[in-house]
Amino acid sequence: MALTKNPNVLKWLDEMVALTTPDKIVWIDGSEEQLKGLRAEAIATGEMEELNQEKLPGCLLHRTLPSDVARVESRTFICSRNKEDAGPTNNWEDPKVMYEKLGKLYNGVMKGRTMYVIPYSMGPIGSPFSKVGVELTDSIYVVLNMDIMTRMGAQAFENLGDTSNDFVRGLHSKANVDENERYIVHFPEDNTIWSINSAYGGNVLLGKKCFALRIASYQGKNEGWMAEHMLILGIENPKGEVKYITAAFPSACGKTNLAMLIPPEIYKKKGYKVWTVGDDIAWMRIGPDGRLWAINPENGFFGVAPGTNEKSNPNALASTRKNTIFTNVCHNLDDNTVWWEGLDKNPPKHAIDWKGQPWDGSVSTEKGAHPNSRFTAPAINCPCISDKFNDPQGVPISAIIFGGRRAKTAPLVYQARDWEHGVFVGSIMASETTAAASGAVGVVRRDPMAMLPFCGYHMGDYFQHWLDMGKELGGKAPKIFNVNWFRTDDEGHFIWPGFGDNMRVLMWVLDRCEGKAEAVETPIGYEPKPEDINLEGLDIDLDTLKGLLDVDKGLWKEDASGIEEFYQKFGSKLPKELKAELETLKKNLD
Ligand code: OXD
Ligand code: MN
Repeated sequence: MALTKNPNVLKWLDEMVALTTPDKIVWIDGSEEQLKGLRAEAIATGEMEELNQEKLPGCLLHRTLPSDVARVESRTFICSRNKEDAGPTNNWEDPKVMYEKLGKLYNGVMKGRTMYVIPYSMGPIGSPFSKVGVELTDSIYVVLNMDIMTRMGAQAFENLGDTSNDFVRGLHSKANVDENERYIVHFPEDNTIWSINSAYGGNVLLGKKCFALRIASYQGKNEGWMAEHMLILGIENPKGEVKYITAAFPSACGKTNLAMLIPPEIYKKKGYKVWTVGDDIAWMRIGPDGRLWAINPENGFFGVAPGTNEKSNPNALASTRKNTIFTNVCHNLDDNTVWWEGLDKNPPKHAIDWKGQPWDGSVSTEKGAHPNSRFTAPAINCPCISDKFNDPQGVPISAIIFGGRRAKTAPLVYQARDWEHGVFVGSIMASETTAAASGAVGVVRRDPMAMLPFCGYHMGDYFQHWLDMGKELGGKAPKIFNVNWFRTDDEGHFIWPGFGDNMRVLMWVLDRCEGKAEAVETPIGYEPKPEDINLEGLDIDLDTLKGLLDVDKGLWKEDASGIEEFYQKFGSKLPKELKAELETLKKNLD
């Protein structure tokens, strides 16, 4: 039975049913009874495996095809009516041409299959930030993951109401999982996402990157808010006051670890605490008080498993101990649990690897878990989840942090002089490739605000939107900072310990926001006085810290030419403010 009377939903559903011709339609109401049935069905068909219910209650294991284990940027499209609106950093096709091309692939694709109709809310039910989506899919794996990652079920339709047309239309079919016909396509002007021939999370959980970043960034530009690839965390001081920070990093820079940071002893014993609001996405609006407020639109964590352990991120690990779906990890057959590289030093001998092959960790030279294997874990499992996680008003943001992985150029931390300079700092975000990836080491990849793969429109317009938001926020705008945990010594070793000790840097950031710490002016912005970063209990002396804060003018001059070249991509859409900031940087370096 239909869960809504909304004619806009019903009309669209009719069209999609006519196109894909499923044998059966199941409306997902989100009830435990229904989900239980779906889990049992997925286990019976072998789509998912039930793990040890004593050690990992409610946990399931799933494997995708070896050719379908990651997001595919080359097959991700932004189909705006005008090519110019997608910009130089997105793949584009004319929407008419794309609908026709994909229409052929979707034609009859669900014959013999069931279509699940998933209503969901991104953001807490009833929050002014929240938005409704409906995903149609032929995959139970998608339904069960959407249940963890979003507020899924009948409530979302109640939020939408009986007449609104403001919902995101998502159509997914795994089809034959043919990588040559795989498409992840966004039609921002139609509030529509079409995904076909993949079953991997990032391509098929349409609430996440597709809606909450690509479509939402476009909506945010038009409606005056921001959808960002940012974690949100709160730091509570001994008086019980909590200040909130958002932070954007390209992948493989430890975003989930920072979001769930464990304070060092010196702060813990004084009574400081860290609370996680989100680990991947922030939706931000100007509140009635004129400040910037943020929610995490998601309801769970879709985290990378390898490297997650009791030391690197005990909170993330604890989050995965119940009601979690594991994808492409190693299956330990001895006790029917899971394992991945970097979990501990005891790889199972009697196991099945991520490709579904027998695997013996004591002899195998192959990996047991795929490097991009994932856990989908409910946010409420996280021991440090913020009590504001479900707050419809979100949390007020004091500071925005950008960061990347730079061996020598960027210092441990610096503060932008003002909002416009901060937008410049975000726009020049970059990471250097490491030996872990194929290709040359040390090549600089620009990834403005960590949004390059996720911005649903022209990045020049996106920079302009940031500048416009700053004008509206005026004196109430959060302060903007840049951090780099990855400076290395001459032997290539990291100098800064990272992980929990990053809190020492966050404390300076908050002190600056409250006008409690001083700063020194450098050619690139404000830096801490070395003695203002608390090093108590650390094996780092003041001279080493001075080294971490050093600004090498030669390297920065090289970087400035790199920025100039990168900026050329955006042509006349590059805001003049950013061009002026680049000129200021060059002048400061002379
Ligand atoms: C993610 C990503 O999965 O950024 O969060 O790729
Ligand atoms: Mn991400």
